[in-house]
Order: sequence, then structure tokens, then C-alpha cells
Amino acid sequence: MVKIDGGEMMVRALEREGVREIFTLHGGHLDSIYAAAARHDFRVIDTRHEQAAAHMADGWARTTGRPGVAIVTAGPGVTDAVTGVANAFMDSIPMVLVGGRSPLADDDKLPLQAVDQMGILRPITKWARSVTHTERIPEFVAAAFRHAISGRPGPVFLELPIDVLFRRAEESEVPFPENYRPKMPPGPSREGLRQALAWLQEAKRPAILAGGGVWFSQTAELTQLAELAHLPVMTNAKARGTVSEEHPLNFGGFGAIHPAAHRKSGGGTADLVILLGTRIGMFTGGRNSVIPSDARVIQVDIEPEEIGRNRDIQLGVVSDCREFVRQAIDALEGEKIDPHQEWIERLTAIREAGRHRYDDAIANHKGPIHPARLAHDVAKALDKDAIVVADGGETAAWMGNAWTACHPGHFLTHGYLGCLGVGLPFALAAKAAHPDQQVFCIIGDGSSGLNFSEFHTGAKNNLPITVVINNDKQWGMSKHGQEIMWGKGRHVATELGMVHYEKAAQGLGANGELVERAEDIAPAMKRALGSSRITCLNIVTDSDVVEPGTLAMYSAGAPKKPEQSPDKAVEEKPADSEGTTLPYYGKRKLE
Ligand SMILES: Cc1ncc(C[n+]2csc(CCOP(=O)(O)OP(=O)(O)O)c2C)c(N)n1
Ligand SMILES: [Mg+2]
Repeated sequence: MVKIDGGEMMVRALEREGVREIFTLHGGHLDSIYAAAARHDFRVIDTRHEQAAAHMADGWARTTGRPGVAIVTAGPGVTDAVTGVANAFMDSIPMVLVGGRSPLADDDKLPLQAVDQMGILRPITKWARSVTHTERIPEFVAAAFRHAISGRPGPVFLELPIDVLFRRAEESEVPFPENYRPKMPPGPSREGLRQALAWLQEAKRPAILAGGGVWFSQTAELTQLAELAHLPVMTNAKARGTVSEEHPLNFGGFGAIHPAAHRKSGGGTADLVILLGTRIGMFTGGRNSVIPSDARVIQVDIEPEEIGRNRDIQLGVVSDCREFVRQAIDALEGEKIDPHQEWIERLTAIREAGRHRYDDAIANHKGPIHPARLAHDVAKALDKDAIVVADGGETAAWMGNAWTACHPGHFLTHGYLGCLGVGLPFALAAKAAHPDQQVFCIIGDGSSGLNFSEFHTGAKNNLPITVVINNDKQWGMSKHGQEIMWGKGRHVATELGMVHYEKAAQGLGANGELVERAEDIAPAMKRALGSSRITCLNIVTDSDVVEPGTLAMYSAGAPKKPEQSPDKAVEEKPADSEGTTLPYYGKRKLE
């Protein structure tokens, strides 16, 4: 007769899912899990804040394609993790949050760390359960993974009351499920595929807009389809690198098909748009949609509820993205397809212009380091295969433009929650997942404060990443936005001033360096990338340069100014006095 406790059951069940590492911050409610994790030689990465543990589980999934696991204690551990879970939920990222809980036997007796965790987590998870019987822990772990990764992925929450978790049960009476999810993904209907391919063959200017569904279905064949059908591919942030950005058929972000980008050409923009595992929301342009109103739109998504959201579409195909792509390849092999030469040449010219859009600004810039120069120089210092994490308002945008992602899961940034502070946790998780690869993180100075103590997590867990803080001494996107709306010098709560982040990082066990001259960026990067410790480079940049995205967001609806350039975007007077310009949402008429 052998008895095992709930912690042992939990760890064995995780092991069956291929999990070997967990992100956590200690709580006594969890000790039976830690004891089992030690027996099974798990890597236990301990953070300084549960928000970071949850972001790390999220980041793990974004870089590996498989769910990350965060384990947090009852009460404040769970509430601290909420932002991380919400971030994963908004972006359909599979992760498992395990939360401790006060004893079932003490409900309503005012025990320690008791709060309605299920009530808090339910609206931001795909599935949330509280386990009431020790023997059922493996069954619930299996269900948690099934829910996290099946269909549209997402975060799940599993709550373990301490009296359930620490109880022991006869090993032979604990069932471990074996087969509990489909082995084959769902494919497109015959009619849907036939219609999609017929339209593809008719199209003169087709485009695929690929999203997270492509990455999480591991659609390695997308490049093959693009080549076979001479199909331009654009991606959102989550899908960057699913077709290498060095490939001639990758045209960067969705903006490449925006009608405004093609107005002058006279040739028109995309006439067929295939949305592949991407939702129709702000990243397809929101109200200022990148999707031409007269284009045929085919939307392929594993989640039927997403099809037709926010826009009429001409064909909805419910399917796993990879299965759709594979079947399309099978059907198109040997077919004659238009090379779309003029269209591809035009997109190529737009892409090239985009890649060099800041060259002049950088070359002619006087004063502190231009933020585009910073992004460009750090990108140049990195291996082609590096994993890059970008966090911060304007900082993330500068970096997103400067980086060329050659592999999926190698560029991580914000999503629909617009959640600052993900940078360090994402990068640390990426290093844990890919110990042999360069992992680089760039963070706005403001955002760096949100999870700053995770420098200590990197130092103590031996996760040597390079972190650049883009120090413009302000919440840049916020302050620039205020000044665009209210006039130069008018701002509230958006100044930070000079902070010596490099010294603070040193205090937490990291290397730290201050960089103030552009020519010092490359040597500092070299030292950091060659170090066996986590490094913080605090790089001071020009606070007056406005990132064009900020300008576009805040000036939306304002009268066009032909000479508006990022360096001169902030005027002495409010840019617009008619109507109300909502930060991020542009001009609206409000009653
Ligand atoms: C957690 C969180 N808090 C606040 C915001 C609002 N916000 C959006 S951009 C921004 C400024 C970011 O400043 P910084 O990180 O320094 O980057 P910069 O824009 O200066 O490059 C703020 C405060 C947010 N998106 N997320
Ligand atoms: Mg800043």
C-alpha cells in the first residue's frame, strides 16, 4: 500500500503534459507541490511578484507554442496574478494558473488568505475549476490542459484547497487519464476549401493576414503555400516570423495592404484578403480598417464565434489553420496560379521604404540618442536567431519596426490588453525555454518600473538576458499624446526624470551600465551579450522625438498637416479644438 499526496499527483500529472518547469512565488498553501517538484527534479523559477510568474507562463507559451504553468499561493498570490492571466486571455494564449486556496473545511470561518478566487478568475479564463477531491487532481490537471490548448487557446485556472492538496490517497486509486483530447485537428469543410481556392485563383492582388492561430497551430507550411500561390503574407505581432521576415513574400504588418498605402499607385490594394487565425479588431486597424471595403474576405478560424466579428465577410471557414493550409497546398499543387507580379513589386517597394523610413531622421539628428537609432543599433548587435521582447509605449513600436523576425515565437510584445510590464517576465521565460539562444529585451523607462524587481529573478535563477531600458525620462507615449492634444509643455503625471536604473539593477544582482552616447551602444551591447549574467543597459534617449504611431493615434480625425514629421509633431497650440480626441481612439463626437 503506497500513499501519495495531492502535490505528488499534481506534479506527476504535469509531467505527463511534458511540463518540466514552473513559475512561482512561495506560499505555504503550495508546499506539497514544491516537495513533489523537487523529487521530480522540476525547474522551479521563483519570481518576486506573482504578476511576473503569470506573465512568465504566458511568455513561455508565446515563445514555445505550449502552455506555461504558474503556481501561486492562496489569496494575494492569486489576485496578484490577475493581470498576467487577463493578458493571456485577451490574446488567446494557453497557460495554466494553479492557485492555492484556504481549506474547504474552513469556508466562511474567516480563514487566512481567503477570497472568492473563482469569482475573480472566471471572467478572464477559458475554464476555471476548484478541486474538491484529492484523487481527482490528475483528472482536473488533464482537463485544464485540454481546455487551454483545444480550439481557441486560452488561460485556465485550477484552484487547490490546502486540505485537498495535502491529503494523501492510495496510489492505486488515483486515476491518471491517458487519452483525453483529439489527436487530429479539425479541417475545413469541402465546400469552404473549394470556394476559398477558387477565389484565390481569380484574385489579382491576394494577401494573407496571419495571426496567433497560425503560430499556435504550428503552421510551418505557410511559407510553402505562399510560394506555391505567389501569396503575400502579413502578420500581426503574435505571428511574426511564421514566415521569415527575410522571405520575399513576407511584407511585415497588416498595414501593408491599407488602402491609403496604395492610393497613389492607381493599381488598387488587395482584392482578396485571407484572415488566417487572426481576429478583426484593433490590430486590423479598428475603425480605420486595413481591409479594403470592396475586397473579398475569407476568414479562417478555429473559433466559429470569431467569424464575421466587426465586419461582413464573404466566406467563413471553421478550421485549424495548419489543416487549412495543408489541404490548400495539396489542392493547389500543379495548378496554374497568376504570379501577381505587379502587386508583389508594389508591396516590395512599400516594404523597402518602411525599412528605411527612419534613415534620414537618424542621420540628421542632433542631441540625445534618437530612439529609432537605439532600436536600429541594438537590432544590429543581435544574432539573427535572437528572441526579442519589446515592452513600453513608443519603445515597443520603435523596436517592432527595427527588428527582422526570422522564426515564430521569437518576437514577443503587447497584445490586446496593452499591458505594460510584460517585458522582463516574457524575456526571462524565453531564456528558460531557450537557454542556448540570445534573449534580448527592450523596455520603456516607465514600463521598466512595473516588474523591475524581476532583475533579481534573472540573477538568482541564472537567466542571462540583455535588457535595454529606453530612458526618455518620461512615459513617452502618454506625455507626447497629452502634448499633441493640449500643446507643448502641457502634461500631467507623465514626467519621470532621470533615474539610474542601471544602479538599481546592480543592487538586484544584475550587471548595470549607463549609456549616453550613440557610439557607446554597440560596445555596451557586445559586453552585455557576452556576459553570463543578466545585464541592464540604461540608455538615455531624446524625449522630444514622437513615434509616428503616437502621432497617428492622437491626431486621428484632426485636420491633416502636410509637413507633419515625428520630430516636429508637438505644436505650441492644441492640434485640434473641434470635437473630442480620445486618447488611442481618435476623434469622436461625444454628446
Ligand atoms: C499597465 C499599464 N499601465 C498604464 C498604461 C498606459 N500607458 C500606455 S503607453 C504609456 C507610456 C509608456 O511609457 P514608457 O514605458 O516609458 O515607454 P515610452 O512610451 O516612453 O517609450 C502608458 C503609461 C498601460 N498601457 N499599461
Ligand atoms: Mg519612456
